[in-house]
Amino acid sequence: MLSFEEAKARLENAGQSHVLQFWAELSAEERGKILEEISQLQPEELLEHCRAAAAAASRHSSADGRLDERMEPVPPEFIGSVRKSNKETLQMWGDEGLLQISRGRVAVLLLAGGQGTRLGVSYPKGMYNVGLPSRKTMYQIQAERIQKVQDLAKMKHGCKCTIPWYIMTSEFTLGPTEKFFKDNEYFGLCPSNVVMFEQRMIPAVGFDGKVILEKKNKIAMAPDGNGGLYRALVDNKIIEDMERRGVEYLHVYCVDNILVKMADPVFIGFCVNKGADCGAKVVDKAYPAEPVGVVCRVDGLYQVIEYSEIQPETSELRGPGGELLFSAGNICNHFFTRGFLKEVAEKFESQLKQHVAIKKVPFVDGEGNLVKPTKPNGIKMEKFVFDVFQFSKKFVAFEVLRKEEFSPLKNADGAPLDTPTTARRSLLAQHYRWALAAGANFLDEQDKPIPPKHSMAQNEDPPAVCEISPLVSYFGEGLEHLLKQKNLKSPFLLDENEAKNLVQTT
Ligand code: UD2
Repeated sequence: MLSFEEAKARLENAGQSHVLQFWAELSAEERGKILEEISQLQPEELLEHCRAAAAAASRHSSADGRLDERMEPVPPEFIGSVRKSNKETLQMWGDEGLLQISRGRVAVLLLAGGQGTRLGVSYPKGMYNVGLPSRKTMYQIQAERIQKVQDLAKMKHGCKCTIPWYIMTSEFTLGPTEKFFKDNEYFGLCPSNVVMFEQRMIPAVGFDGKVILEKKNKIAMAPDGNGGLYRALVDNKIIEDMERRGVEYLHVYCVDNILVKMADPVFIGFCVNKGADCGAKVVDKAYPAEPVGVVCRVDGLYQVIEYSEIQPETSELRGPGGELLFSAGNICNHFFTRGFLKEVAEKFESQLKQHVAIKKVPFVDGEGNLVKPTKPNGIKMEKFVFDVFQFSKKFVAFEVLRKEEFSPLKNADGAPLDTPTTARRSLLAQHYRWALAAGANFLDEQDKPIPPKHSMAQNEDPPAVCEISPLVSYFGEGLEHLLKQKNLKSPFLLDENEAKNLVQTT
């Protein structure tokens, strides 16, 4: 750790002397904390970061750097599609994916360093329980999907296999995530196959180019965006770990989509079959202002234009049939080969764009009083995970069905969209559809039949409550022999025990 003199010199060189303005008032412990924080900031990087943030903020509101004029949709031939492919083709891709999984070549990588500000909870989003009958959290659902897809690959190819689970956390999420996994015995996974690592934090900067103090002895820091992944991979030697385990293909995804298909064999198989080094799952955008990025091309290179950076007029552009021109909505589910990740992390990381967010950042004033600003006062810089698409030699997009694969948890209940209620509803609607397709009938509390409903609006609850554990079924497979012509009383929870009971009564 740095001494006071060294820290002072380092800050002076970066034009940030104000960070130690309260030194005389600090206790020994508080002094230790701020010195520790300063020790982690490299002087040249800090100087450059503060300069870049102030410069980016002044450009932020101007039209410079907007890409709207140069955007073009992804040509249809570069988009694989679940909707437009026949059963045999989907089966072929799924088989390819399971083969790769059975050979131990597939891992999943979760981006879980975000603060979940919009959801408004103080713990990591993965620990959230949306109120399913089973009370399972997002992490448990994901862990069980990993187990199930490992089992499916084993059943098909007769060899036990592992899908390592890499989890990128941040200073905010590492401690509680580790504890949660330990307390829950890694949800049945082997702890050595769950690899948590931490992304970097960077200071929030005021419009004057000075880092913001959130306490007398603490700089306001935030994770460096989900594109901080590439630095974190190098910092934590994760690519070497992948190499040691023989992992060739990565499915990278974000924490909050309750329908996420971990290591989806169809997506993996499609990307491998096309020889892609980089791929993105997309859904048809629901409405122009939907908060998802748009996968498109800019000057011939693949790119995502984030929802916060596209002009409303561009989002609203329509094609000849009235469809949205930029309709390929990014759902933060990406495919990368290990080779591509390595190349990006080692060669291109420094070229990734710094995205600017102007935010209200609480700060201490000159007297040391905490101020909660009413207007934005700070600049946060973030890198985005998808900004590496431009370096791909063979990029593919894969369009999946929203109702099967995308229902994100972004906002607290009370908001119109993307809440615990909508996430729970999407999952239960999916499981109800699976049960109906398997031939089940539902009864109400008085044992009266509940008439089946084969199509439901997005915001409609299914007429019966049915939850199916991922340990029983991954994408609706294997249910017929359990549920055909069975009368199930709503609410119905099909977990492994219930599945055994059903087998015995068949
Ligand atoms: C993300 C996508 C957006 C769209 C949407 C779909 C990015 C940059 N944007 O937007 O295009 O696909 O998801 O739901 O991918 N995270 C970190 N470290 C950070 C910041 C975020 O790991 O420093 C993680 C976060 O925990 C989450 C994921 O990245 O799992 C996405 O972050 P978000 O929820 O802030 O992204 P959002 O909804 O703005």
